[in-house]
Amino acid sequence: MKKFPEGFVWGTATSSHQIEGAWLEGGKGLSIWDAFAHTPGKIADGNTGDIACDHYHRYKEDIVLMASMGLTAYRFSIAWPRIQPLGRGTPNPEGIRFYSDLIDTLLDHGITPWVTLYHWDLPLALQFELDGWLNPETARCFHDYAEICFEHFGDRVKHWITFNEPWVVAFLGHGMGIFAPGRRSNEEPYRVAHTLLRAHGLAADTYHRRFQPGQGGTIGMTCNCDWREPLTDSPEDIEAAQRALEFFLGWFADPLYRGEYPEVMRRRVGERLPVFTPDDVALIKGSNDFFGLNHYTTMYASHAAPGNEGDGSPFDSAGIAADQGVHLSADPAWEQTHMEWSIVPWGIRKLLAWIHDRYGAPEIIVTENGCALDDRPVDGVVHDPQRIAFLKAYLGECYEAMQQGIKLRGYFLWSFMDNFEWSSGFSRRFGILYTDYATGKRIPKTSAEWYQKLVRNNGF
Ligand code: PNW
Repeated sequence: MKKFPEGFVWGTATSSHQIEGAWLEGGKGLSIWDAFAHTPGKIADGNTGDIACDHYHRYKEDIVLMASMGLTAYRFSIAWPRIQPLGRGTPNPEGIRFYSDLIDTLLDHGITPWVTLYHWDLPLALQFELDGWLNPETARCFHDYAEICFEHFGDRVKHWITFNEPWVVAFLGHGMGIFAPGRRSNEEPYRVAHTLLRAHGLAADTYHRRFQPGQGGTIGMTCNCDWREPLTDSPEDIEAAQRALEFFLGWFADPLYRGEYPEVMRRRVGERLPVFTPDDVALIKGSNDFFGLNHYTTMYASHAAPGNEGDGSPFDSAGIAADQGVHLSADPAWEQTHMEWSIVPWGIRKLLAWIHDRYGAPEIIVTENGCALDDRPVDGVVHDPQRIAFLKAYLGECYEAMQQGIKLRGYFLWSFMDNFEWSSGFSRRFGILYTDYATGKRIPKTSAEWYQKLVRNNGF
């Protein structure tokens, strides 16, 4: 039996655009993901998040389900365009009421809310009027929105996450163009990342100075990172793997913990990499109360000679990725999930150790981990033994990391239920509840029972 320490946080995670639906209700404005999903060709199965899991109307029954599964923490995100339909100005009372009721219902059921302020659904008006995250002004707008949330919800919310996966916003949204707002550039991602970091710094500063003393919560950013393992023992490949991690995670975590971008990025990206002012550093460095980490997979890294830039997939070395000069590959022996992400449990242990060493042993929360499988109900039951095996293996490695002194404090499984998986639409299922999109019915998978037991026993 792997027994986790007393007080270890167990939860599941979701995000607003992926589950809420009700895209034109409750005074909500449009988001860049509404517009992106409605653009022909952007979503694999042609679906949109207009209705998604209809959680906006079903949140009460979803929370009852959550409580019946014995879950005690829940990570969700607030849709900025529900709070400020145009991204700026007076808050929309219906939006405030929706999240206030959601939070109250969670607390009534003994579930602690962990709130993400930005999980990619930027108010569309800010994209039109300001060019979104390309404009430093958007950091100000985010700060004001965050302040509204602290004011209205901070009496009950004690765990704040400013941004979910800035790497995805910058790299997939402005480099590869496969996520909203769908831009392709090898320069914009660096400007976008810079604005996101400043926005985080502004919001965290306001929280720390004006809200934390009275409300007593904590605030941090969630970064995603896959592990990069050197393909061979050659110094070139070892360096390539380290470089890949610095471009992936160091891009955001170095400014947060060390006050500057990694040296290797400054050298390779040159003029395209913005520079922090002393005022920026004062706001950003040391602003993370905890280290939020989303982790899904691992790849081998080898040195990519210029001219050998690969096929342009986001995980190879073309376009924006060429700056890293890293070639990525998978071991054909590795099993893969329905995302074609390799299942490599030891990757999470190595990544946790890397974070521990590089950033001075911060408290870490795994804010997402999980897998997509081609789940189907058979006679009304969804058997997903592969997900249980995945969770056992990844959590086993987390447990090992903790034995080595790594300060892992919590784990959120992605996801509570199958939902709108961005550019894959509804074709990829990450939930421990199966969502029948035709009827809206939720069916607990066998992994849900397994996770319930784990939470009850605080181990497995
Ligand atoms: C994360 N990648 O997204 C998000 O936080 C979730 O909203 C999402 O549903 C989940 O992981 C599963 O995809 C990612 O291509 C999307 O490396 C893409 C990548 C990583 C994370």
